[in-house]
Amino acid sequence: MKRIVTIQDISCLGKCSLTVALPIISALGVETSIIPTAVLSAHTIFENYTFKDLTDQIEPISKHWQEQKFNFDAIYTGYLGSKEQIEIVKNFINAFRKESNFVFVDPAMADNGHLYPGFDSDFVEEMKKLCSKADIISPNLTEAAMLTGIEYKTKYDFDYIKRIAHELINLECNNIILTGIEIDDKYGNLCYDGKDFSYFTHEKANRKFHGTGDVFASVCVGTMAKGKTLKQAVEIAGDFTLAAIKATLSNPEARYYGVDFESVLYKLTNL
Ligand code: PXL
Repeated sequence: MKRIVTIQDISCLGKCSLTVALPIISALGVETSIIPTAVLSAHTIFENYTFKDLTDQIEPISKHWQEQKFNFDAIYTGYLGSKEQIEIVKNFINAFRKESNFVFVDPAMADNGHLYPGFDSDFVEEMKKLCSKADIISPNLTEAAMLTGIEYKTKYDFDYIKRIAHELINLECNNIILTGIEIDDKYGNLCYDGKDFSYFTHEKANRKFHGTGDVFASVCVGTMAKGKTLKQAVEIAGDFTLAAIKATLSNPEARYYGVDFESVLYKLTNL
């Protein structure tokens, strides 16, 4: 069985990060080891959340795993709580990356033109360095604009997207997935390997939900660990995320709680 490790927080309520990655990657038939970076009562879009930092646990866990000679088929990072954590995660990647595995960085830090609460421009600078260690990154357009210093736009054309993708390649990551792209009334996710662009479009979901980036990235990592190509993974992940959104549309409470991906998990179990 393939085994990946994912490094991100536990938000006890509000489906995102580990509570999304674990069930999704497990449903794909891939073992999911975890390093929890923090425990929050709920994700940071909810007011007055609690935050227990677990930064001091990452190095001891890593040391133990190195002593035990554990190996991973992929290293997947999501929401990280501080720039100090990013530094430690870079060391973890140096210790566990191999020719035969891949490093997937979802630079989860912003959406809709704004950084999430608690992050600042120094955090963005650190995140750039983490991205340069990745084989694949999966920013949304807000994150991509922040990582490249290019102005964030809500209306744009393909030239704008190309400019951003080229700048991301200059950050030294080999493969870029840009999520939530909308050009000429087409909606979807785009990938760029430094040579070719592929744009996987699907019908537009009429509502936005929190945590869909984590759903998307988890499907990408799990399917690629099972041997799918980047393009196949992006297509499967886009379709799955849309199915999860559709399954949630009748739930009026869901905007911040996350998508009801549980009801479509079965789509992943026979891939
Ligand atoms: O889905 C990204 C995410 C993950 N974890 C925490 C968050 C967010 C986005 O707001 O707050 C704690």
